[in-house]
Amino acid sequence: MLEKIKKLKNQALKEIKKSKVLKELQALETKYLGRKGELTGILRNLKDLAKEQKPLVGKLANEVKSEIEQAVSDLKFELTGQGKTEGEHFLDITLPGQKAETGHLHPITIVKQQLMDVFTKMGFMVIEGPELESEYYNFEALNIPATHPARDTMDTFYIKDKPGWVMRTHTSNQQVRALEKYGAPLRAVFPGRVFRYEATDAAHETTFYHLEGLMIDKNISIANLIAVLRAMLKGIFKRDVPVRLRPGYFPFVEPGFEVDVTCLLCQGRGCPVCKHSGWVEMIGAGLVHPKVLAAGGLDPKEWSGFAFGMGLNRLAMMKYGITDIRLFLSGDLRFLKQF
Ligand code: FA5
Repeated sequence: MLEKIKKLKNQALKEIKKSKVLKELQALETKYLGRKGELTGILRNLKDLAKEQKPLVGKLANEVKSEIEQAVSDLKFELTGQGKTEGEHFLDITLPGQKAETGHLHPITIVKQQLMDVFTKMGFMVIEGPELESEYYNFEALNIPATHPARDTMDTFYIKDKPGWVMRTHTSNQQVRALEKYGAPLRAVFPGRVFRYEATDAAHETTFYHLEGLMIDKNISIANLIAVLRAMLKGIFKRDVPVRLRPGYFPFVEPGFEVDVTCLLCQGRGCPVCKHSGWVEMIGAGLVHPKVLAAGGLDPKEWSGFAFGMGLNRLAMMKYGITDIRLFLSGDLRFLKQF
């Protein structure tokens, strides 16, 4: 019996040494140490041996069992890099690393940063402002008094516990704030999130992003506005994209325009985003109204300026060929991972 156990040990150790993959090693472990294994059988049947044999066989069988266990555990450690003793770490620098998944910028942020680049190069400063805003800066300072019908054109989230405050409907809320703080001359852009209580569709969201531009100086004209808008669009699209100016009414500019960009999703042929018109309304703009200049503490006879407010989501849609504005806030990783 003792001979048999020694032979078993040699065979087991030889086979274990030869195994190259974990699966093979696990099979050997079961073969020699498993419930139906030969060694387990010998130990289980110790009780049937002669009295003088029992301690000798028992001792050797247990020693061999420990030796095989050790050999298995050592090789397992080598093959997997795990499990020798608790807390001990194995670092195999030859193994390929596990790639950590890195985050990346949201498409709106990418477009915003590119715009900041274009504008800072033109000497504009970047100012961020509050999303929760007083009705004064969001409306009244912009020549939209409480009773003015223009209030109805912006479906607003009013704050129940804070009368007189709203979630800003546009970044134009920054115009008078900036004039009060910096005076004139002024070149500034205000990027930010805005909110409107309205039905959503492929081109409308309740929460979206604006980029506002404000330039105040002496003798500012529509030509200056158009030149800056052109430079901005070229900076984003890297080419000239067809735009059209339509007269548009905003109480805080005079004259006012809506600036449409050719729908780059359908190349102007017509689709749900452009409501089959071939044009996407992207920017509201105009020359700053004298009442707004006055609200900002400037003399309208001395100073003039232009302002515009652009929908960043729609710009990103045109740039990246995104056909539904609701994807931006969907949190859908299949969408986000494309950027
Ligand atoms: C305004 O918000 C004005 N403050 C813009 C302005 C600024 C005019 C300065 C004159 C001077 P309007 O509501 O049109 O205007 O919004 C501006 C742009 O935001 C639109 O052209 C469009 O691109 C985008 N936009 C408007 N509503 C939504 C919406 N619900 N979802 C997504 N984008 C929108």
